[in-house]
Parts: sequence; C-alpha cells; structure tokens
Amino acid sequence: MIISSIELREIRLPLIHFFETSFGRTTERRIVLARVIDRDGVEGWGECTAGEGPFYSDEWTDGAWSTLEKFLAPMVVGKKIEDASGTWLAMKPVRGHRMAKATIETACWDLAAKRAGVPLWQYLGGVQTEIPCGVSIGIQDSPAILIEKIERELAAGYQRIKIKIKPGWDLSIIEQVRQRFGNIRLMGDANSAYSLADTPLFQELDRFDLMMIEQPLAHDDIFDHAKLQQQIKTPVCLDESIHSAEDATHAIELGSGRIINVKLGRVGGHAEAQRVEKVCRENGIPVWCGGMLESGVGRAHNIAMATLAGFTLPGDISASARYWAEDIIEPAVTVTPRGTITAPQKPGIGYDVNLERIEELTARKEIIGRSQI
Ligand code: OSB
Ligand code: MG
Repeated sequence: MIISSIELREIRLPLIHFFETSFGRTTERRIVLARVIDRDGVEGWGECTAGEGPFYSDEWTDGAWSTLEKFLAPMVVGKKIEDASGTWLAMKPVRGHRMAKATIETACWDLAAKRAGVPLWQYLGGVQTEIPCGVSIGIQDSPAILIEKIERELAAGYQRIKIKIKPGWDLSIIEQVRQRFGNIRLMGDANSAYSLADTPLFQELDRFDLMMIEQPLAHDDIFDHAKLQQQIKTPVCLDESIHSAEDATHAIELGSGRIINVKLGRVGGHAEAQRVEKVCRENGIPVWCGGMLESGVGRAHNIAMATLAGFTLPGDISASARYWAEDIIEPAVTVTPRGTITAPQKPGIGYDVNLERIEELTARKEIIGRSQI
C-alpha cells in the first residue's frame, strides 16, 4: 500500500470520573488520533496512548504530536509499505517514541485489514473470539468509595479487580478489600512507587493471595524486580519496564517477574506486541492487555491484540461507558454479563469511527501529505 496522507488530530475528552495513580490524577484526556489514507482512499485509524504529561512514560501528548508531525508522518507519507509491519521500518531512524510510532503503525494495520476485508483481530492472527475483561480502579478519596466501586464492577461481571496502590494507600487498603471480598481475583498496580527497601511490605502483601503485583519498582528496572521476585510469593507483573520483545526476553531470563502486561503504545504497535506475545507464550509467561484510558479507537485496537493466544489473563479492557459519556466509535465497547468482550466481525478495527463526534472534540488538526478528503 502507498500512504498518501496522514491526518493528525488532538481531541479533548473529559473522563466521567477522575483516574488517579501513584503519579497523579487525570480528569480530561488529550488524545492524538491518526487517520491514515492510502492511494485508493482506504483509511485506517490509530490512537496515541501517551498521557497528558511525561509521568507514566517519557512520552506525552504535545511531545508525541511534534514527533508525529515533524518526523514520523513525513517518513511514512508517499512510501510504499509492503505490509503493516513494514511501517515500523519506515520510522526506524527515530529512536524511542514508541507511543507516537504506534499511533501510525496501528492505523496502518487497521487500513491493511480493511484492504484485506477481514477483522483486524483475524488479520493479526488472533484466535479468541471472546476476551476476558478486568477493571483498573484508581486511588479514591476513601476506602468506602473504593469498596463501593468494586461492588459495582463485580456486579457488572468483570472477572478481575485491579487497584492502584501507592505508599499510604497499600497494605491496609488491600486488607480491607480482601476482608470484604473473600475470593475475587484481585491485584495491585504500584506504577513504580516503591524501591527494594520496601521488600518487607511486599512480603506482608503475600498473605492476601493477590494474582500479581504490577510494576512495584522503578519504571526502567528489571534487575531489582528480579531480586524482589526471589523474596516474595506473589507473582510480579511488569508493565513500564517492557518496551520490546528483547526487554521481555531479558526480564524472563533474569526472573524479573512471572507475568507481563502488554500495551500497544508502550511497545510501539501491533508488530512488536505480536513479538512480545510470542516470546512470552514460548516461555510460559502469561500476558494480558494493559489499558491507557483509551478512547474507542485505542480500545478497539486493544481488543484485536488481546485475541492473540498468549493473552490468557483478563486485561484492563473495559466498557466505553466506564470512561466516556459518549465514545468516538459506534457502537460503544460493551461487556457481556460474563465479563467478556466479543471480537467484532467488521473489517479493520471492527467499529465505525464517529467523525461528527471527533470533529466536535477536535482541538487541533494537521494533514501531512496530499489530502483526499
Ligand atoms: O499502569 O496500567 C497502568 C492508566 C494510565 C496509565 C497507566 C496505567 C493505567 C491504568 C488504566 O491502569 C487502565 C485502563 O485503561 O482502564
Ligand atoms: Mg500498570
């Protein structure tokens, strides 16, 4: 395929409820979307998963926008790309900036699947037609509010509850949740808020039979995580530390964790996510799909990725209505009473993009290459 233009848009999308992690609170998303159009007028959509500030990772909305506009989009426009995984090759001169790259890369996969006339999940080699879902619940103003939220999510059918933890909102919170909900699948995500000096705290957490503890230590570490894993029973799950299949290989060999969370943006798109999934599957490491408070476009890409065979644990992919008053895709993503999402049947990402809604939310727009619209 030959990409003739890439349209970048930044949309502003207010969250229904604030989302708080150990690195801060988000109330409104600033999301960069890419609409990639080929010479035949077929289009694909991708979403940048960078946050509003460089706190989860070093990428952020404005940084990703500049990188996309000045470097990445010009590297792809006008190029003949053999298949969607070749998009990565076209952008290879740029180091890092995986979330920015994934914006275009995932859009090219949507486009390629549409050209092939098949749903993206099938085009990627997915095998699961129904994917298990969990929820990620941020830090709340009180334990009572947290308990109430968990009740609501369990009633909706979600298969696993993840709660965000940070120093001061950890042991006692997990204890209260465990007391109230005896045998649910429960896990904690620290977003790098601790150090090896906190090992005794994690040893105490072992009592609560958590499915896993996600990214307890530094965002760029796999060495200390291995030391921690040796001293605790709860499986460590890596999120921030894994950017590639090579990172996954090294972490597995070091014993830095027993589970990996795969995020499309963090690893740079579908091709790299497939490589991470393969390395993990071949080494008996379960993976699950992480979330980045995505709008419908990113959510649809996550659903497609999570149909790959290695995604055996419930991921952070949940219904659009948990985040948005109105999503930017139609239909909105919904979850069955069994706590699953059914893979869509339409070609590409499998949902229609609501251009009118996107237009309303657009804060800026830039077209690189020849516009066909
Ligand atoms: O660490 O998984 C994370 C959201 C923003 C940044 C980092 C993380 C998260 C989540 C939200 O946990 C998952 C979701 O999209 O529901
Ligand atoms: Mg995480």
